[in-house]
Amino acid sequence: MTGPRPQLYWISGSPPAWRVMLALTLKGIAFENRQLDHGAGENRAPEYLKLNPKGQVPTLVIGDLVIRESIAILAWLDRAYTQRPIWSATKDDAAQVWQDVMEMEAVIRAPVTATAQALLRGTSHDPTNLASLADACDEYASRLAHQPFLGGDSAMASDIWLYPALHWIARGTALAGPKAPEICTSLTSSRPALADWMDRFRAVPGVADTYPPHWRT
Ligand SMILES: N[C@@H](CCC(=O)N[C@@H](CS)C(=O)NCC(=O)O)C(=O)O
Repeated sequence: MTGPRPQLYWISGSPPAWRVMLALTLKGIAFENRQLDHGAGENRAPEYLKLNPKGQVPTLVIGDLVIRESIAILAWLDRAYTQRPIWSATKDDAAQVWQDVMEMEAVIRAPVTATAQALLRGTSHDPTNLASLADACDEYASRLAHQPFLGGDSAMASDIWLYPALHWIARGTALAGPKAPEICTSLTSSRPALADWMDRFRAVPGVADTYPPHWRT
């Protein structure tokens, strides 16, 4: 696609924003970096609230077009930039990717968020969330034992959804230290197919560079 270069508004460590950065990277789309400083309240600044009234990231701006919601952005990117599909090349495979992404949003987004926040804040864990997370990881690991990515031979939107989510849990687990529940400390180590998938995804050109900058320290 020719036209204005997309501008990505993001905050370091935001899984939804990281999804968009991964999609841009996999598709090889050059973008303008509009990183916001959450601590300084830049996502609540009046100019940003005009783009995203909730003060959330990601927001993608392309000329006069403003898109919020990470999944909507991923879907738009795949229509606007047809190279390297992230919703698969065929309609039947795309249905599987959509199904996975919608199930991730509906079923595991809440347990992932609650678990990561409990780890980062040092608050108590809801065992139901931990069990849901473990069940989901069991299912993904069993699929990844037979194929390189959830989306098949290459990373699709479902992989793009899961990768930042599991890194968020891993980051919280590392910071929580001994207080982290065993389900979190062994989330990938007890599931080799999931650990291999994380390594495989990280090895895709450009992906390692998208790791949240403030998590590197
Ligand atoms: N459903 C939205 C979720 C966006 C979201 O929750 N963003 C969070 C970061 S993970 C945010 O911007 N938080 C900043 C704030 O609310 O101050 C999406 O997928 O884009």
